[in-house]
Amino acid sequence: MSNADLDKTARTILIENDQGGYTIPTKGLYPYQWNWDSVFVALGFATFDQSRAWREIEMLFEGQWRDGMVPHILFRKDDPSYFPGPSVWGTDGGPIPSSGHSQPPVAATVIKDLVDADGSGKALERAVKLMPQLMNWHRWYLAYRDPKDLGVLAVIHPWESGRDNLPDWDEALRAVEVKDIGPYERKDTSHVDPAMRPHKEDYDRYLSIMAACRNVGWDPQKVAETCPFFVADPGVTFIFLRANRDLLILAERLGLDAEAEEVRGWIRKMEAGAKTLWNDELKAHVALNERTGRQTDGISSASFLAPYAGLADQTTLTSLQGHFDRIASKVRYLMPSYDPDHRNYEPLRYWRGPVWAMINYMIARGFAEAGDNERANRLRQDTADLIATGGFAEYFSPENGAGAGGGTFSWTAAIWLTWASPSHQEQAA
Ligand code: 9WN
Repeated sequence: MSNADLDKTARTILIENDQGGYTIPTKGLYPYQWNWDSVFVALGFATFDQSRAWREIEMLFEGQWRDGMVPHILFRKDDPSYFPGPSVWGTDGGPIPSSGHSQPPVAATVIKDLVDADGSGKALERAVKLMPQLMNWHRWYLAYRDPKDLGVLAVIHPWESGRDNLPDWDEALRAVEVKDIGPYERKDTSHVDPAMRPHKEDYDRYLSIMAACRNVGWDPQKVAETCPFFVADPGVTFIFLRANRDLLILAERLGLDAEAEEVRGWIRKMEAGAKTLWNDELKAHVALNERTGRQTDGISSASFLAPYAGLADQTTLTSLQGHFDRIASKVRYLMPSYDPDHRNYEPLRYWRGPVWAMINYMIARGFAEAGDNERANRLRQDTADLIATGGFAEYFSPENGAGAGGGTFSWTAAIWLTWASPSHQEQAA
């Protein structure tokens, strides 16, 4: 397929997955609105319909809870092809039926991107309206995912990280007692090959965490205190730190002085806190189980997001460049979601090895901003090659580029349009 044909296919995917203002990740496997999927999707729509891009994010924020949380899934209509649906979550925190936790907060960064890309001034008007909601979501994150004020954010469920079955969660997940779940029937494995999905032991515990939170009524304070899973995640932490930098720029541009001052404080705290995740043996940032105080022992694709978060001091950058080159010598396509030298690496099982286009996009952005255009370009080229070879798949094998998981995937299409497509680069040049 030519690049022009790929551009056309990518636009068609977004249009066909559009449910009237919000977009599903892919038909069948994921029939609802997902939080960070929608935000990346907005970048794709912005390449041909800016107003539609804003609508995507506005519809996501329509589901914001009274306490500030923006849920990871909005169940606008019941669809039996997905499990666990709204009745299993049993939440009551917001105006739209939803899951009970959040997902990586990329929204402030994308909103700033949409404002930057707009020449008409209309984008700023739409951003102004979202500012209080963004501020409340970020406040919620700090209050309930960093209750000890460490300057790092924890996730209360592997799904909150967006990187579901990452080896980093294994130990903390095994410690979750399986209870209050009853018999259940998974739907994901009827849509895609079970060898590419998490195991039943993982699902038992995903559901047990949900049950524990349901038992405390999804009260955010109680969840933070009692949830059997509470792991500080470099992915969410770095995405949040970056989002705060972009939120600060927006607040300054809009003359919101009090908000700007508040966000400056968050940035200072998180810059200091990120050191807690530094693993001195590996020379990279890793996850930290806040219930046990133990750090994990592997490098994930999120370790490479430190520069994206603005943490690009010489030690961090040099060390990440070394890991980047080592991993590049092991696999054909970057960046695997987990270190191929680690014992728990699996090239095709979900977040235990495969490559994801939107993670590559964020890593590349950070590297480019840190002055490393060579590695940033390598990531863009690999992403373009993966899509050209494997199609608009959910994710890809780092070893042979095969597309895996769901097909005609919205965020893969969006990342193609906004970044990986060579024709987009020609226009940008
Ligand atoms: C659970 C939709 C979502 C992504 C996540 C990805 C996967 C869901 C699942 O799909 O998670 O949230 O059922 O596996 O891990 O990042 O947002 O694309």
